Amino acid sequence: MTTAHERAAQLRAELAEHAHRYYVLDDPTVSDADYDRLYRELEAIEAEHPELVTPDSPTQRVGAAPSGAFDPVTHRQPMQSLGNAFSADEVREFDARVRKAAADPEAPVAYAVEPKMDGLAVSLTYEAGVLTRAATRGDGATGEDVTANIRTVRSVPLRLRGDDLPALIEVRGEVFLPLDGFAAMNAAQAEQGNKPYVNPRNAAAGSLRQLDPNITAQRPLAVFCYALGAVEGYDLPATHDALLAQLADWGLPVSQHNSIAESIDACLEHYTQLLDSRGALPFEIDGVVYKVNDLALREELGSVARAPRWAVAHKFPAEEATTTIENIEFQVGRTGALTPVARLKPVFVGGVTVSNATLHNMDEIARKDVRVGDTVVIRRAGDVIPEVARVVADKRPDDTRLVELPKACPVCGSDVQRTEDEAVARCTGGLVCLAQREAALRHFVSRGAMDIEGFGAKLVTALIEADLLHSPADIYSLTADQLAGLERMGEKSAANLVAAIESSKQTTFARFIFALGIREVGEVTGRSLAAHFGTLDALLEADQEALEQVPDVGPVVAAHMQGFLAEQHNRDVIQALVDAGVNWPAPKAGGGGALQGKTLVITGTLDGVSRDEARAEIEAAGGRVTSSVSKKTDYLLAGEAAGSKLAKAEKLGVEVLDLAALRALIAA
Ligand code: 9MJ
Repeated sequence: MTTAHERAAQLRAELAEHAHRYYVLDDPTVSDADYDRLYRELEAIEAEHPELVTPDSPTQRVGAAPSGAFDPVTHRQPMQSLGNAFSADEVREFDARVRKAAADPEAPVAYAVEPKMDGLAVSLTYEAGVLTRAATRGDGATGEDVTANIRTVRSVPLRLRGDDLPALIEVRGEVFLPLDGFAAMNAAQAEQGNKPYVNPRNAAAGSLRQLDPNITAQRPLAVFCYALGAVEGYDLPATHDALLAQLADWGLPVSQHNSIAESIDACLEHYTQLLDSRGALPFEIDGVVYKVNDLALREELGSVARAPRWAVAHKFPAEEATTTIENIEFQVGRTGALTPVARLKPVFVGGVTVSNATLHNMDEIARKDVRVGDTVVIRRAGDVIPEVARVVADKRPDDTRLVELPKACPVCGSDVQRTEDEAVARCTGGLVCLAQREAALRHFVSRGAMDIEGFGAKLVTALIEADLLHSPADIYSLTADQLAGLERMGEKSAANLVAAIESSKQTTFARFIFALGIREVGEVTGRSLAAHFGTLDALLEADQEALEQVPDVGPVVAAHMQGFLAEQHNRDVIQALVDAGVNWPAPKAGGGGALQGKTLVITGTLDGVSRDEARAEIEAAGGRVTSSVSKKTDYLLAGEAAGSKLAKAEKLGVEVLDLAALRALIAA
């Protein structure tokens, strides 16, 4: 008879094999339905025997609690970046430097050639074959802990394949969004009336830096591995291609487009080929990387600053096209910033038709001397929105028109101000300005803020146009009848929305602060302010000095807070929201709260409360919730089916609480 323990191990191995075939080799041998059946069988065993859950179980990819912030991670070996070359000459100079260090400077050097992924570098730490940590590059020395998010990326193995695995290995690679996944994400954005992501890189970065890993899990991120950091208990092979073959054998995703060139000339041929065929690749690349293949020669070469001397990134030229400027208009953002935008005669650049290009700010317009009527070169570099690169001077007609910074906001007519030390000019209209109001309302209902499900950008616009929405507080007096009266809104959707609006009233202080849309006050600052002040009254009374006492709040953020709170109409909106019933758990009496200064981690399924609710209780008592257990963790709040975090807490001697024990502690 197979025991539950044996069956679970068998299922884990089978599922890992199928996932590898599906996500890494792109060569599945079972149907999705068969995979799901095995997965559900494992889930059922684990539900009945929580002690059998292992950190590398495929069921453990999702379900980690949202974290308050990403903890810093010090890389065992720094994560290097690459030096760039922009021409064949620069590439040959690189090769000449490499050959000088070789035994025979006349002999050609062999290079590994890799497409340069335009994503985010990550470091994956495997200890005895198990993924224990994933971190972003950060400044190269210290990155951010994104383990819970990376665990949701299906092509990243939670456990390496094979026996005789290294005691420890840091695998470096790039997280990116394949183009089909990017298109799907933007289709979903459009459906919800949200702004599209400008490019796959931004979308990948946004997906990886989600505080809630359950959101990352829904994003089709992929990874290619291409280098190593620290290694313990593993002898490196002689060459880079052998190393990549080893990574692939361990089940790690490695690009199929890598190859070996026997000389720098051969590298340049690969470059031309990849430049020509980049449009046919399923992901975006912004150049080609050449790496000395012989690892012993690499040792000889060493590194300069933060980049190895044995590798170079040969960048593709930014894509450019020429067109004319038909007009220059100013767009107003949420914080009132006026951005000059060139309206163009539509032109095809880098695979898309472009009819608008940013001019960034007035200084840029002056520096480039851009005028309406000019013929200009539009540049679309893989990772940025199209911009006006330069004017074609000899095509300037006589009747060009200079643009000036408007004195009044083009949307609301309020004064436009530009401070000495800022390149941006801003509309002073605040929420009087329709553009700012619309953006502020979109922000207010958004996910990290009041999180009103189904309340998209299009609805915000429609409600403003219908004169039903002026300030955030109006949201809470909308009726199902009013909503159902809007175009393309059925009665059922209207009823759902009213319910979503109602349930959003129950929030957290941190979300509420963030939702107000104060300049420079993001989700993290919102949490810091909430934890520090505890109550709305305390926050409303805070002066500059008190605000600067808050961790992460400097003079600039404090000044923005002050500026916001100094406006009576902002205070009126806050009062109206509270009057409408927006509320959050009160902190414990007596200031500090029982968990003041304590760091907690939540794991497993809690009885009767969601993790967000548990987090709110902890934060209301002054505690902080982070995503991973470390020596600095004070308590682990563990529910049903707690897995790796529980094991780690026990190993580190971190006190483990259940919900009742936590509440007893808070009440004490
Ligand atoms: C990218 N971005 O595709 C490296 N990279 O190697 C490849 N980056 C790299 N290699 C060492 N293919 C440091 C960075």
